[in-house]
Amino acid sequence: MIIGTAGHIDHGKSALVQALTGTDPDRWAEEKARGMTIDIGFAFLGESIAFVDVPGHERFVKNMVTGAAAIDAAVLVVAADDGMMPQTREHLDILRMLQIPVGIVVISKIDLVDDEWLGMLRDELREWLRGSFLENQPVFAVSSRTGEGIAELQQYLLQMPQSLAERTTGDLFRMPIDRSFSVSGRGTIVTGSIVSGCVNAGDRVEIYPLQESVRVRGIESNHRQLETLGAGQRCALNLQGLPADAIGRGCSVAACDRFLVSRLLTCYLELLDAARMVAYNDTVRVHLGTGEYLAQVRWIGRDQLSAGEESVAQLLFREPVSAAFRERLILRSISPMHTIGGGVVLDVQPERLRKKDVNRIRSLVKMREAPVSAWIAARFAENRGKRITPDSLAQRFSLSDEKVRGILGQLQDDGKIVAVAEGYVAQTGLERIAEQIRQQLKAFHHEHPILSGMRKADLAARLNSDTRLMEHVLQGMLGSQEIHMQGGKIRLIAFRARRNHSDQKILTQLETEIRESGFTPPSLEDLSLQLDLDQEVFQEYVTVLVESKRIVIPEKGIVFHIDTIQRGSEHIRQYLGEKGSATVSELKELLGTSRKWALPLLNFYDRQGLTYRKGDRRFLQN
Ligand SMILES: Nc1nc2c(ncn2[C@@H]2O[C@H](COP(=O)(O)OP(=O)(O)OP(=O)(O)O)[C@@H](O)[C@H]2O)c(=O)[nH]1
Ligand SMILES: [Mg+2]
Repeated sequence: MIIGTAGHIDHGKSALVQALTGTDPDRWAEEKARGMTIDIGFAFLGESIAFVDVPGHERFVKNMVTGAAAIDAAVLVVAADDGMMPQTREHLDILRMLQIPVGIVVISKIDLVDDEWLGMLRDELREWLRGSFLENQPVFAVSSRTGEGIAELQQYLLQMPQSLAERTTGDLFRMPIDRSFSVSGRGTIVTGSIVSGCVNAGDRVEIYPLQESVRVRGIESNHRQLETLGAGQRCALNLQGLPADAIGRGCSVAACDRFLVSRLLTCYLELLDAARMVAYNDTVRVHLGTGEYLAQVRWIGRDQLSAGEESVAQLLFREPVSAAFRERLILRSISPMHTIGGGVVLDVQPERLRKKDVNRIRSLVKMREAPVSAWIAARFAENRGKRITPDSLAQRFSLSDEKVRGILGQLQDDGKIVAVAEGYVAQTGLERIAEQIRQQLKAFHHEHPILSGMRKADLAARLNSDTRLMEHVLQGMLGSQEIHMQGGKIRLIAFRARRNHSDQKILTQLETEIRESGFTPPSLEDLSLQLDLDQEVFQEYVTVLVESKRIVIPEKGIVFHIDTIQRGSEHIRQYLGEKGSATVSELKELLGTSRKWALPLLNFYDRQGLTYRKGDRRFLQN
């Protein structure tokens, strides 16, 4: 478990950590010289607790947020002689908006006040904490100087880990990086608090948002080398594959290919009661993980947000960031630099929403506290005709493959989704595609009553779903005998091509024309002119004859009757049977035609398996 300090400058946070752990968390010479914490510091209590000590100075709130972003519990320190001060309030706001689940209050420096004063402060504190997440939490009174109350506090903290609820964060490994440096002989070291999942020595992991893959050479925590380490631990990783100076605060190290990088995030934001109004397109400072960024706020459904209000917004960052689903964030104003609000990331891969997209956000607002399985079910419902892969869900909701599989399995058992190819699709989506296919076929039959069915490719072009889904639905419709499929043509089972008397007459005329012209047939174009038919209609008659195997089109525009083809193959078989081989000229003579028809015809016979070509001669295939 990671415990973070919080509280106003000089209220005794670092002294308290030292009294509890024996370690001075102020690491830097400058900190020691000025008696002030500047950056986050660390210390350990026993095996199970790591402290992240943060600065109280108003100029270093940024570092306070960096430290607080990944803690499991907070200790809000209030100096007995000073009482609540500006950063006591600001830090409490930050802890609340980061939704730190557990916290306690420590009144420090009690050696400087008398009991009466202390009693008054306790009453004041109780009043002030009413309604906050610390309201019903214990208040300890200690002196780091005399040691009074320290042992009790220590005892309380040591038993706290067991009482902590199981972490609600995902199970993918992720650690926002708060330090990166290189150690000679070992290379790049990054440190941070693991917020979810666990890491093993030898793992391949990825640095975000750089999207560089690196290998974990070694893991260290509290000066011990470990093989594996998980959420709620301070962690130092020795990485291979990237120099330390390429990595900094704002980067995170996490499971490969599972987090997305984007300049746009859809969030649910709230403004503090004391904050100034934030207008559409205003730029704010956003603290996300250990990073601090500038972003424009695009409210959805409103022009501005006033103090104390909350709303969905899209944050457009100046640079790409990598966030996790449901990651908390803090908003600060640019100048003066004040904490003005916070929020939660709801979509790490959003489309750009328009200000007026109120409908779209209604579901987001409704869903924001819902379990992730409900989010996944909603995604299927929203993308009814689309196949969704487990990988894309893992990325969108920052989940491990196992967790995604579990949720998908449940939805499948409930009959809500169906597995198709490597993805899944909403059951209702399949029904909708089936309905579209029915409509398309019906319309096709109506428009082309003489054709035996619709080509699959034409059907695919008219549906806006991918072909794997269409194929899946078609198979189902075949199984239920709703459609019939033959030679790549699909028809509704009840449909029969209808040819009336005049159709039949034209077909006969066309066929006769082609048959009688033998090896020197007119082109399709000439035939259509001759019959004086609309191109599209003419094409349908041709298709009918091709499908009923009356004519053959060996090459675009050229057509032979099946009897001619048959006759030609008999002549050639006999001729080559005697001669062994023949040139195009000989065969052209044999069939009584010219090159224009002979070449397509001979190529057709090659494809049919009658003949083959070698050099300029043709031979019989066996
Ligand atoms: N008398 C007394 N002085 C204390 C106690 N705890 C801390 N101090 C003194 O208060 C001053 C500030 O203590 P720190 O622990 O550095 O305060 P901090 O909250 O860490 O300050 P920042 O990190 O700068 O925000 C130091 O001079 C400490 O010696 C205490 O219990 N009693
Ligand atoms: Mg300090």
